[in-house]
Amino acid sequence: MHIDPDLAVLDIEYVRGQFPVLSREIKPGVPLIYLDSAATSQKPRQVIEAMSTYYESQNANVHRGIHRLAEEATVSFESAREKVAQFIGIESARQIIFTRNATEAINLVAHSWARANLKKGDLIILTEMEHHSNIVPWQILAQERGVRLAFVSVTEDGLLDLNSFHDLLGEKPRLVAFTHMSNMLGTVNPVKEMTRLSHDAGAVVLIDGAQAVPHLPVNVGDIGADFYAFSAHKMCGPTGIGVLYGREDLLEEMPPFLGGGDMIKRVQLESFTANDLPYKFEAGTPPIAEGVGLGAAIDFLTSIGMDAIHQHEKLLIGRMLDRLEEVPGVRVYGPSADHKGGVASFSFVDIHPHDVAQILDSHGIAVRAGHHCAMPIHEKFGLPATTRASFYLYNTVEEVDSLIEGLYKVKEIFS
Ligand code: 7TS
Repeated sequence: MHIDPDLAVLDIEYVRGQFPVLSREIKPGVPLIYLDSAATSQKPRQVIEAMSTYYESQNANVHRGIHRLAEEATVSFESAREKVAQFIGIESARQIIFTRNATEAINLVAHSWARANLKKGDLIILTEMEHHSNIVPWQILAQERGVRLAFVSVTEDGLLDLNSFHDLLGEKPRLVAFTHMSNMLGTVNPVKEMTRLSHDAGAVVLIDGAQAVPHLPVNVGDIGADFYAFSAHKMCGPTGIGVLYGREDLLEEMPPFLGGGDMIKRVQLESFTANDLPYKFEAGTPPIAEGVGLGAAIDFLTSIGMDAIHQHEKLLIGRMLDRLEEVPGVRVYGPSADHKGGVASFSFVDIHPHDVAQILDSHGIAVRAGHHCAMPIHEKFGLPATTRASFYLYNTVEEVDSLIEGLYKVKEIFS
């Protein structure tokens, strides 16, 4: 099957041509079909080249040297911060803090904001569809401080149960933290409405945007969240750098996260004065080349267009869900394509998800099997594990069809 050119929303040949790894064969004559972008995305040559150019011609530490290279490295790194702010609809780059990844961004809030602001008995609302990164930091806090955790339930269709959300808001939570898009169900949550309702209930809002920023046009300013976290490596950028957006007044009031160089203005033997935002939260040498790579990733995604990327993935997930229906014995989790990003988790009644992934791998098809760091939602559906295919801008309708053919081969082997 070929993409109907009337439906195609991006120039897939051009896009694929930018990703060197996509020309790889897994074994002779078996091309790579990469359907694991929810774990990490592939990297376009623009990102790889920006990072090697940085190392070849500009490498220096930032914010401290007055020599030419140090100045250039600082400008390159700080311009990435400006690009991030612009990409997510935030005016001031002072509100963009670089972390190691989304996980560290959430931990920063749990460590600095929550420890300074929450006390025993205070309520934090999470949801049952969270990644472990947005559960465990709060569990640690609950163990340490005696704050209470409550979870918005998920319906059989994989949507948040908004009645349960309303009920919990009635208990006056101090913090509401939820994912923008689930990495297991693919559900895209109504984050703007949820933020408004949480604010009306007097809560601070943290959104885990790890699966959303790479795939949807996201305007954090418009959503109105107080904190928003994501990782570069899922959006065509490198590993080792993530982002925390924070509301300026909250960030100003929060104590530092880690201590060391760069996060201070002045240090005496007995005390220190914290640096201005955003450096107050960035102790030690930051991920400089990674920042440059993230800036290049944003330029690349912007040149393709986030709307086009989103539409393309809608096309792929629509095709995938339609075709999965044909395969006997398969159950798919999560909502219909209308409420879903490019993620499909599924299981066969009688075949282990790891076996499915292994057979697909022998046909060059890379999918993930397991609990995808979202054990509670698997447990909710009575599952130890699922097989998950996840899409990005470089995937094609033909690849979706190859996956379906692969599933028929799996069935053959196990019948
Ligand atoms: N939040 C969500 C919704 C995620 O999907 C992930 C990573 C994270 C947070 C954590 O991101 P990190 O960059 O800090 O690790 N999700 C996955 C996944 O689905 N498979 O591998 C990683």
